[in-house]
Amino acid sequence: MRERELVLDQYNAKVYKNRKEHILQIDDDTENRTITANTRSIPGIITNRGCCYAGCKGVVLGPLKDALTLTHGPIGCGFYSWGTRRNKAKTENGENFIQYCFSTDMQEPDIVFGGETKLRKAIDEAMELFHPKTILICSTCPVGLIGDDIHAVAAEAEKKYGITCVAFSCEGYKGVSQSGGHHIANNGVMRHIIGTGDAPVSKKYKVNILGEYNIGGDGWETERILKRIGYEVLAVLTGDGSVESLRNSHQADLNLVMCHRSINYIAEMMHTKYGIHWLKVNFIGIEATIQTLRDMADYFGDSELKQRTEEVIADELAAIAEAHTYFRSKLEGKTAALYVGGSRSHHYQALLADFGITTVLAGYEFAHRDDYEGRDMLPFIKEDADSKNIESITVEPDPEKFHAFLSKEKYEELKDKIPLNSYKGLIQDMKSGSIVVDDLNHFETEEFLRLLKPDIFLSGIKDKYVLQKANVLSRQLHSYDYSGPYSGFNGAINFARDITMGIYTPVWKFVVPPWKNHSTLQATLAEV
Ligand code: CFM
Ligand code: HCA
Repeated sequence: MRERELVLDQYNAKVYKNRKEHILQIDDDTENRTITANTRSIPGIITNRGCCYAGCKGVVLGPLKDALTLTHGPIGCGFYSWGTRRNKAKTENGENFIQYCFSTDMQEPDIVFGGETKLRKAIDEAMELFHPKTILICSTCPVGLIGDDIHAVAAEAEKKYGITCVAFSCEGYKGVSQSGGHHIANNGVMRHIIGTGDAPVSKKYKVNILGEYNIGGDGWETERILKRIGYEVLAVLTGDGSVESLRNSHQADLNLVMCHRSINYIAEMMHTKYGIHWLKVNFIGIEATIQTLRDMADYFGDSELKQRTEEVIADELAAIAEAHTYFRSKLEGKTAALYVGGSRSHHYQALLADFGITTVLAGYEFAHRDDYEGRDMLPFIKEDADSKNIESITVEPDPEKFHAFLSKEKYEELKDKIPLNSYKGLIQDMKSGSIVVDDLNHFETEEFLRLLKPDIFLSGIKDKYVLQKANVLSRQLHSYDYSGPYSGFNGAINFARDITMGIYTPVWKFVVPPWKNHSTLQATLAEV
């Protein structure tokens, strides 16, 4: 039996029926590579997924430094999403509220009698103490259940204080994961913020970077490279980003989409509303960065820009050549498993490959089928959107409608101009025999560890202890532990250094957990 079946076979019939759709072992049949995704987790199973509030407040809105983001709910949600995601932000001219945690701290009486009064008071207090120009209100579960009208309170606050105040009904229970929250945040930002500014912009190659959250400083490293070439970055959504820059972002020539999952809705809506094309990019990995820079230069088609791009690539490569060779000699032949949210498991395969590391398992917490299969990711070609309504809706990708946004003829005409990367999903890049798992649970983590024996498992805080207890090297790919940046040329070397340190310091292999020698209860009694 193959590894996939060895794991699935241990489930009862009902769980088997569900999970078999979410686990794929890649074979040579390239035609038949589909997977079920973006569906409910099985109740009781230990999933790593988060909630709608996490996707909206934690991921998309949280990094906007000049917005005061107010969590309306009991204190736990605000507290646990306070400062855990390493989205770095520098204070420039405007405000920077990134270090703060603002919450209405709802109590029982607010749940019984309604929390709107408390929300109004919290806004008054925030205005008095911090004078923000923008307040973003994010709901947690109880708010939706009791029916507080946060949108009405936001509208009142706008009138009373002359500020921008936007409410997001991102109650945690909505949808099946963080993904619904991304969508809600995208719609609110598009409707209330993007395009509301008119600051003059001059330079020739103006881009926005969408889906770059500046974890460990990734966005700064990417921007450094782009600026060297001659691009002007108007706005980053939303790492080290600001409401002020978003207001003017509609003046860009091209949107670069780094994380497709959390922000593809804005890319599409900006295309429909402002005609800005978008390009799927990947600044994680040396080869991937080079490919992305060339795709960008091709998009603009200017020979000077192309030449400058090649000069910068050559210069950056020369600067890391020695380190690249050294770390490759240390890492070549190792194997890795990757399990992250909705885009990194694809991006990081490119970086691992730069150092000769093979990915044997990859999966996503909340990706949709297009992130895995890539079918409907045809960039900057939604030529004739039927609807000018820019409120985005989720369309489940349908393999039959691969060319949904275009006529077949138009597709044939354009297809050579579409960079290959742009419509590839995770599956297309995976080697025969490797495993793809959607919504990997802790049981499956343990089983695949035993069967595949990867040298490194790159994932998050919720499962890293499972890995360490199994004596496997774990690095957090959400937060980069305390390290970074991992993007671009310098970032690739930082990443390789961290992985090399881990592999050549195999401390977990020397740890004997107490329960291996005696039962923990006896050990405790003996100490007493
Ligand atoms: Fe996009 Fe992200 Fe990711 Fe994501 Fe996330 Fe994140 Fe992630 Mo954690 S936006 S989908 S919701 S790349 S917070 S910066 S690391 S799960 S793979
Ligand atoms: C989230 C945020 C998270 C969690 C990280 C982790 C992040 O999904 O709510 O599980 O290790 O990157 O901070 O994905």
